[in-house]
Parts: sequence; structure tokens; C-alpha cells
Amino acid sequence: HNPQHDHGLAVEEARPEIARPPMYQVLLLNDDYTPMDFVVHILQAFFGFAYERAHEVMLNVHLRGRGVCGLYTREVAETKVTQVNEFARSNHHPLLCTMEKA
Ligand code: TYC
Repeated sequence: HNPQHDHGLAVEEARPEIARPPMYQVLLLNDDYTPMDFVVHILQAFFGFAYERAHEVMLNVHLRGRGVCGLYTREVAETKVTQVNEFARSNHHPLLCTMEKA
């Protein structure tokens, strides 16, 4: 009831901590055909990297085979993966975007 009318007894409700949600890494996979400039554009448009950092991340994927583009909750990660793969396909590139639990 109204805490103003309580006297001497605890008035604070328990406030259980909300668990942090599981996080997912969104990854780009290398391939031999997708143009480097297209991957740089993806990293800027979908993952918020500035041009110079996007170029570094692209080169890292090119050289190492795969690379992390960002860390998101499950639904946001799923949306990124779907949007990137649809955008790549609509531009006739084989680029693959995937996600993994962090
Ligand atoms: N390997 C591609 C090329 O040489 C470039 C590339 C980079 C492709 C990153 C995909 O996720 C990728 N044109």
C-alpha cells in the first residue's frame, strides 16, 4: 500500500537485477568475388564504421577469412544478418554474413 502511511517498517520493494541478455557476434566471411569496396560500404551502412575503420575491418576479413562486425542482442543480430545477406544478393555478390553467440 501507500508507503507514505508506513511507519517504521521497510517500504522499499525488492528490485531484482534484470539479467544481461546474451550477446551475439555478427561476422562477415571472406569470399573470392565480392568487391572490396562493396564490403567497405556494408561496414559503413549497416555497422556504423567510418570509412577508414571499415577499410581496416574489410582487410582483416580478406586476410583472415572472417571477422567480427559488431556485438548485438539476438534480434538485432538476426536483423543485421538478414539485411546484409539480402543486400549482397540483390547486388549479385556472394558475401555471407553470419552470427555466433559471444
Ligand atoms: N576477398 C574479396 C576480394 O578479394 C574481398 C572481400 C573482403 C570479400 C571481405 C568478402 O567479407 C569479405 N575482392
